[in-house]
Amino acid sequence: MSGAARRIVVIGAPIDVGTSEPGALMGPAALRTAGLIRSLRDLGHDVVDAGDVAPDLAPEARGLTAVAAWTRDLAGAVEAALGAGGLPLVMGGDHSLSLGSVEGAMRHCAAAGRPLFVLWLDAHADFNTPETSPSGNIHGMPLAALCGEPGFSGLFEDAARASLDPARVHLFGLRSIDAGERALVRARALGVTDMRDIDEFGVVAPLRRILERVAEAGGHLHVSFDIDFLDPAIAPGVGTTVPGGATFREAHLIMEMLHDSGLVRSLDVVELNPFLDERGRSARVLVELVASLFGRRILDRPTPPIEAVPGR
Ligand code: B3U
Ligand code: MN
Ligand code: MN
Repeated sequence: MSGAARRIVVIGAPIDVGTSEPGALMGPAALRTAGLIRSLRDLGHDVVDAGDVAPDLAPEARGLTAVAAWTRDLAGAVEAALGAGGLPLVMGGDHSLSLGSVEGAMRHCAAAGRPLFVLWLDAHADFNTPETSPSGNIHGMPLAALCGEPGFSGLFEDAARASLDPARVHLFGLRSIDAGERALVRARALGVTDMRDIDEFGVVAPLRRILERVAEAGGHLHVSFDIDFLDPAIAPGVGTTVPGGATFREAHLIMEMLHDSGLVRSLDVVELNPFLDERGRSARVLVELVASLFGRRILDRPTPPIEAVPGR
């Protein structure tokens, strides 16, 4: 992606059945209103707005039944976008949409013989199962389901699907985890850069290590960006705010590094809740950050190697 124009397929996923806080289904409309499509076109990309996915669902459908329909339709849309050489950008919608987007990326990668890596920018681990979850909300469970934990039967069309490899999942920005999911995250050996790590080491060193690993493996990097990764002071429009999140500058730098790596091949932007936002602030911040991930920069230069940092 570095420097080059991409075909970006924007897919709306107005889903909020995975959360108990209504409003995330307005996320795609708010991101369009905040200028997401225009800002990507201004960067020279070929942007297709594929509209919103609308699974055929009874209005009263809830829980795993409803999420299974979204998963099926989103996985199909993401797999098709990747198959046509596009970069799918799925905008939510609550984080259960990643069941579909990651599943679609997994199918594409399996066919292409390319390992899939997932970078999960989030305050939470989203590794609960129906058994460990204190809330029962499915947006706190997508990674566990994708990685093949029990309790999700009927969720995926293909019951015999290969699971996502937890060793290729990296949680970044973690600062809220439930007891049961903490045990699972440890047992399954997910990569973790929590806020304590970020406070001690900054974002650059841990992210460089992740990107080097993906590059060495010739991998596909899927980035799943939960807006609660950001500090609520800059992005209040989210159902589950957790204090102590990433600053605008940290997030911006992460986006610039992701762009410069050229490794990102699919992206989710999730959990924006416009009903809880303050005059569109959070939607605007997200549009700014996504623009950085797709190449907007202050000066026309890539991230300098560490030896070249002025003053060293
Ligand atoms: N871990 C809690 C809280 C939560 C997870 N993801 C979000 N909130 N957005 C749960 O409900 O599973
Ligand atoms: Mn999440
Ligand atoms: Mn979260």
